Amino acid sequence: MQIVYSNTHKAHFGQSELVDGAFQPSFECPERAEIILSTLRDNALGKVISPKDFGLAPIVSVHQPSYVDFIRGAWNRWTSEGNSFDMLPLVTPGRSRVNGREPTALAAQHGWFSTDMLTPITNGSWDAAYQSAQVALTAQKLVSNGDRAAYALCRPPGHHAGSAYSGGFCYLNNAAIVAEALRALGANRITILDVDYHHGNGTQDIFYERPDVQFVSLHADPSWEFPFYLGFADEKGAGPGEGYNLNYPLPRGVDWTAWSEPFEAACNAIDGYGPDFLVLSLGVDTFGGDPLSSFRLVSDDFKKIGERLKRLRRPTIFIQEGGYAVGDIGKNVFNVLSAFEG
Ligand code: SP5
Ligand code: ZN
Repeated sequence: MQIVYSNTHKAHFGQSELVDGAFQPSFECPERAEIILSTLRDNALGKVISPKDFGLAPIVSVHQPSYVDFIRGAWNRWTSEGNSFDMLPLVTPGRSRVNGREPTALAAQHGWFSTDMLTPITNGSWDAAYQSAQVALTAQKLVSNGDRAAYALCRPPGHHAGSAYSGGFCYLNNAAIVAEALRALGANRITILDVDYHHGNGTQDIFYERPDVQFVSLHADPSWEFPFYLGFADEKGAGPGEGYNLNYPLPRGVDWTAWSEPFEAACNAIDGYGPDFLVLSLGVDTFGGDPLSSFRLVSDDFKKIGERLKRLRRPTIFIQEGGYAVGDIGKNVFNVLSAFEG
């Protein structure tokens, strides 16, 4: 399968992620994408192509335009105020009786449009997030034009970003943007299957009231793991979307035996829905060696994921999400994709 990649991601590298009370360079680092790229190249998974430019329209069909304007313009506004460090939110709106209103001051906007201190805005953040979305859209176009599958080497990732918020290293929701683009081209039903270790809260939020995009996620239980507030089993969708949101929160220490059982249930639910396309939010932070994970998948288990996905027999767009064990991330991604092809 073809691999879509842009080197624009390299200029995005947060130096100010708040970890256990101290600032450190982000786990979500450029090496992640470079190691995936070189591993896929070395193993000849397929041709590596650059993204086309589909512009802002598919982005603002998912994201609130004022949020997009904020992310796009924040670094210039920040530096023109004399700053040079990474930009992080300093205040949040909180939960007042009256919900407040969208602010105009830079510092107030960042707290309004962000959910955490893991997701700094740096000089290259907008360009990287924009190109990451274009990478996803280019992979979508390959599959819309008849390829059975394509791999979008997205960085930064997307599944924690909602319509009007960043969070969890994510700015633009690449999987949601692809699903919406597929709908615009006439597909009736899309499934987004999210196998990242963390719940895809942004994706769930975007499609929660919609029956045309089924969201299925396996992840660490949000009662003790990031993103904490969303991803519980009783969140099943609302209104016309009721029944189209499926969460499988899992306990600490899950290995293949414990992971594959809900994964099989998830695959059966996807068969029942019968989507025209499958969008895979592919995080490999379920790996035992991952610094942000408590799960214990081993590299060979990622082959089993790919084999099972293949049996769903749907045109599939793979979107890179998390995975922070930089030494193994390339092999783990390759194992999913090559088993899917095999
Ligand atoms: C896309 C994605 O996978 N985003 C995940 C963001 C999760 N960040 C969790 C941060 C928790 C930090 N705890 C660090 C402990 C290191 N010993
Ligand atoms: Zn993750």
